[in-house]
Amino acid sequence: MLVNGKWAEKWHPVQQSDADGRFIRQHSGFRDRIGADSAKDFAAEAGRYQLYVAYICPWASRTLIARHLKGLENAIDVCAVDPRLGDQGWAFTGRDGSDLDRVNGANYLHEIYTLADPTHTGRATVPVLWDKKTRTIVNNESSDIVRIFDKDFGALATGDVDLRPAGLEAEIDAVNERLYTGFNNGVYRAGFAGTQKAYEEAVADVFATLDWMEGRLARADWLVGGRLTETDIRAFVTLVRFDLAYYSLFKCNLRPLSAYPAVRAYLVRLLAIPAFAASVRPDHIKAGYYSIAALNPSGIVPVGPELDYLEPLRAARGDCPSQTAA
Ligand SMILES: N[C@@H](CCC(=O)N[C@@H](CS)C(=O)NCC(=O)O)C(=O)O
Repeated sequence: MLVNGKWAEKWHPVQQSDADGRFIRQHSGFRDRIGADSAKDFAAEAGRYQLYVAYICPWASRTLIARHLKGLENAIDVCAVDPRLGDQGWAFTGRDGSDLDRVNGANYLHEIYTLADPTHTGRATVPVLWDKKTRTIVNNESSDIVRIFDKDFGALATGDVDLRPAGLEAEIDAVNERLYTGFNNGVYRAGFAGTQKAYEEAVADVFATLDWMEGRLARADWLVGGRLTETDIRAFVTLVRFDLAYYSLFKCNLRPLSAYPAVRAYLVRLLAIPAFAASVRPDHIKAGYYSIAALNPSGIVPVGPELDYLEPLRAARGDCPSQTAA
């Protein structure tokens, strides 16, 4: 992480733990908006912003899906880091379908943080929404960036979808909270637990949340309000990584997704939507998670699993086999 603008130690996945070994995620530090609500002059302009992402990362993938659903692909550039986490965290290498940083010429993502704030202290996480004009970070919190794309770009956003419709906010917030605690962050709490107790607590939460989702999705196609909302994006990014990484590496292995027919059918439905499919790179997901040396010192990437629900992606692209190590 960065301490006073200096990269202080080798990268390690565990951000903070409590006395019982429970993983604690850091809060995001840059929380501005675009347009009228922005504290600085971050106007909604095509070509002005660059979104830094990692295809392995569920939080960054939320923002990729929102960008695509809102038709903002031409207005906002994307720069994807190398999926493998090294001693200096995320890097720009141009390897395996990742990008070089053409806007700032950085080698590591932490340089983007120190460009924005030369004395920054904190972890250098993706996603990052970067303003090329004032050369700073607008926002590094995925839940905000999804809403920025949904609401702040006005006529530049041509996609015909409202991810947080009026009247559904309270239910969206309640379901989001449940998903975050038990599922999105629940899998990380399992994977990065420092004690048996913390791990077992987290795994129980993960599967209780899957049981709950199964009940809800057996009765409805979407999680909230009978329509696609930001909540479905949140569920999707963790579901699509579940069998590929969380089941094995994070030891969330009570059951695979195939034990949840309604959840699995929902995942297949979402994968049929181009904005969702385009955000999924199984090769990056496996290479990235299995590069976390603290969890997988050998660095060996498993060959499997073969997942039939990812076959349509493979057929469409021909470049991202679900069962081939990157
Ligand atoms: N709350 C943040 C979390 C972002 C986050 O933790 N991203 C991970 C990747 S999945 C990261 O960049 N980790 C690098 C690190 O912690 O050093 C968000 O939702 O945007």
